[in-house]
Amino acid sequence: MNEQIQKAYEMAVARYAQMGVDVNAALAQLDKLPISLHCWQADDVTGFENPDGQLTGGIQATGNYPGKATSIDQLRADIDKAMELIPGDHRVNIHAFYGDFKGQKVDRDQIEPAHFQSWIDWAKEKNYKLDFNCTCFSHDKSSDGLTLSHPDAEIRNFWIEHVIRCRKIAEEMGRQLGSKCMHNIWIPDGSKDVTVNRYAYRKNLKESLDKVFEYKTNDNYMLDCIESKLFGIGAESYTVGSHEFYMGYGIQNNVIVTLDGGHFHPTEIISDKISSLLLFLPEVMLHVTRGVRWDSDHVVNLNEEIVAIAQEIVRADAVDKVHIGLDYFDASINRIGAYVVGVRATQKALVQALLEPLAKLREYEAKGQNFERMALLEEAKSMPWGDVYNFYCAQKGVIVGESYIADIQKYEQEVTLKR
Ligand code: RNT
Ligand code: ZN
Repeated sequence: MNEQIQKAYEMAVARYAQMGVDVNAALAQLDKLPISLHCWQADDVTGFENPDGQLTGGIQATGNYPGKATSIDQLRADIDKAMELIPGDHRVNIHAFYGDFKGQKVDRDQIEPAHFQSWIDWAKEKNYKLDFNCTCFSHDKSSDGLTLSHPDAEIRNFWIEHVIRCRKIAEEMGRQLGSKCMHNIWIPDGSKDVTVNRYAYRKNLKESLDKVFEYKTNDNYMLDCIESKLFGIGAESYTVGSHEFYMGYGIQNNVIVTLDGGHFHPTEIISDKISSLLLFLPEVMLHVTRGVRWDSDHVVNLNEEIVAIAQEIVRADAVDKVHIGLDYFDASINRIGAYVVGVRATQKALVQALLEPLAKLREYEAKGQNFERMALLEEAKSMPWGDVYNFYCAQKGVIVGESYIADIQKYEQEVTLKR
């Protein structure tokens, strides 16, 4: 290992020890924290059902940066490249419309585990674990913006069938890979303008979910999650699956709730929701993203909220209970770079949180020493956590610091720009 990195690490270890923090223990914990890389960043949420497929459902990937993945092999190669630049063992989060359909038209109510076997084989070979999502958008049966909450029972049944099939696929992924697959249900249902039927659509959604969950899956192989949203593009006035809806449904039926950082009012944060949910549900799923004004899906950067999320996970002693997935799509910059920036930012937040002098902070708080608590929190911010993260990268054989920019540029020249 580079001597400078090693030395800086040793100095950081000594400095943290003065603060009562065990750096090695923190790194051992970080190493057990997988992040789920969303496959849809590599191709702007296009999927492989139809190369000209239009992204619908109130979500949008803006930009036309060259080199997007247009085949399953390209997409996997790009994820492999991103993984090479990220320390630790991670997961890949696949959407149902990324099946390996081999040029055949397979409708959503027809998909089967077989269409995802090549994903499972790839994951096995690369030592990734998989997560999964039903795809209830970009389809002609969702063209009026409604799926599981649709007034037409035939359309609802189509989507119920799709989601049940996806749950079976997730179960198979988890079984074969020996790791619980998190299956996330997000639907776009909502309306652009005022509806006089808020109750009716929500009642439909509740009944559809009841049917979806009638099929019992093996909890050792997969867990379901339900994701709320405040509004979508073109669905500004009403979203059927609101936070209250899914929080109620999740708690009543013991289904994990997904908190997406970009799905709330602009000043509302998800970090403060984690501890509440964990008191009523065994686990929480996160979609880590960076909301910017109306866009919920900018690349994660190391900002205050991502640090607060990481702190809440550690402070609530919930490292084993909170699943971290990324969810953003930026088509305006190098897409592989977008993965690496987002994962590294998330890991840097986790490192900071794991290196917090928590015992001392709790002691101050218990004694009502609130100035002392504040001062120590402030000092912790400028501790040499960056040296610890650099060491972790080096230890894992991953490029340290900004040198990965050149590596991504090289891949761009050699691979993505030639597409
Ligand atoms: C949409 C949700 C959802 C999607 C993915 C593609 O607002 O965040 O999680 O981003 O399913
Ligand atoms: Zn999301």
